[in-house]
Amino acid sequence: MNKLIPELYKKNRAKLVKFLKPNSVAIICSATHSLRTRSLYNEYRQSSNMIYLTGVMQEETVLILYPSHSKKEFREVLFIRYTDNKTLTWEGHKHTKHEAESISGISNVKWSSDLSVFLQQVIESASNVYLEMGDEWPSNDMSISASYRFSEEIKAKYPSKQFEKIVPLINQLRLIKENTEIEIIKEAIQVTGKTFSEILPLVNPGIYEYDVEAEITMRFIKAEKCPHAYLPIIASGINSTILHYNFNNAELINGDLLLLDFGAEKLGYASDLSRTIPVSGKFTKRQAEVYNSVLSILKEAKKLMVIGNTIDKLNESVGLMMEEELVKLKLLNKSEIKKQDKENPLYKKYYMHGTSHFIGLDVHDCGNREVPFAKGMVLSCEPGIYIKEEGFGIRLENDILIDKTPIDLMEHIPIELNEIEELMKQ
Ligand SMILES: [Mn+2]
Repeated sequence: MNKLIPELYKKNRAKLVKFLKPNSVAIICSATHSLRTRSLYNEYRQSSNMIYLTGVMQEETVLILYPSHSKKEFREVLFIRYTDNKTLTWEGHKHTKHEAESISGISNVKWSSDLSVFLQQVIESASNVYLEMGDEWPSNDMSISASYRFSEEIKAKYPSKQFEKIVPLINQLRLIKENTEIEIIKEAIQVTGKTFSEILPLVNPGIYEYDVEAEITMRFIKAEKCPHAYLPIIASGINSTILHYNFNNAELINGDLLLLDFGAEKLGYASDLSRTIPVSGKFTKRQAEVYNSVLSILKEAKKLMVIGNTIDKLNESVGLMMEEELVKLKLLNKSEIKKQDKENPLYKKYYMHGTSHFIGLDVHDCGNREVPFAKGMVLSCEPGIYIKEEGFGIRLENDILIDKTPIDLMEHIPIELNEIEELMKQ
């Protein structure tokens, strides 16, 4: 796919400005470039909203939308960082105005040194000022959000203005993916799936979880430097019962399972895959039983990912399937289930997370559990069973596109028990 997709970002902006009240200006900021330790930075990740609206991945970028302004040059302006000699020496090339225009499709690009004068002009003439007021962050993380700090500054400087939240409007739009976005997600899935198939024969007793992580990361880097969409979970043995295990430093032991939860990111869009495989290349009888329970739930659950359903209702349905499977596996019995507290069902001992989340520019994308599924949404389907007393957990996860009937975007990635064992023999 052509890396320059200004048409997508133009369309996204056009959708957003339709939501704005008359005579409004909207201001969207890029993510903070956070320090790792003194004077040295973490790898930069653009804010998802900035990617959604411009595709510009560079720090210190500000987008201003003022669609009803009488002068065209005020309606859509992108401010980018100016590359002075010091920046060139230490960091190298930054976007030229022309490059930023080619990426975003915004013809009016200015240097960020001109921002404050411009801001004053537009804020004074607008009736409403739309800002990112930190709604995109859980409250404890607000301090790290540049857009939150920026919105606080603007509110303090212009106390008489009417301020509105822009994030809920963008979130609403981000739920439904355009075809171009679905194509990008498929590219991310392609990298993830190919990587999974290639590492299967490399898994053996005696290597370490980080050896597997290294094999995954190497393949992502070779795929045009795809970042991980989130910290990969490479969890063997009892570690596989820890839902967000990230240490990835234990030795793989013969007879144990290895739970892998990882995904490549392409142009900001995530993929999210989970598979659980036997370290030895062969499942024990008990592991195979539990594996097939999880797999059958995945297959049934994804059929329920249809237009109009919700994550809440899906969780309820999967809860019932889970009870049935846990009885078959002799982990629960029917009479206990009959007597259980409905608010705190017994299956939660073995399945303590939800079945699904939205996927997009954030791996846990915007959208809550009550949003009715609609064509163009992408969600995970990820049942699991975690049995601490038996020393293993199994999670299987595919990414599903909502359409007339659900489309499993990870259908082609090996998941059947025999298939996994066969590929591990090579
Ligand atoms: Mn997931």
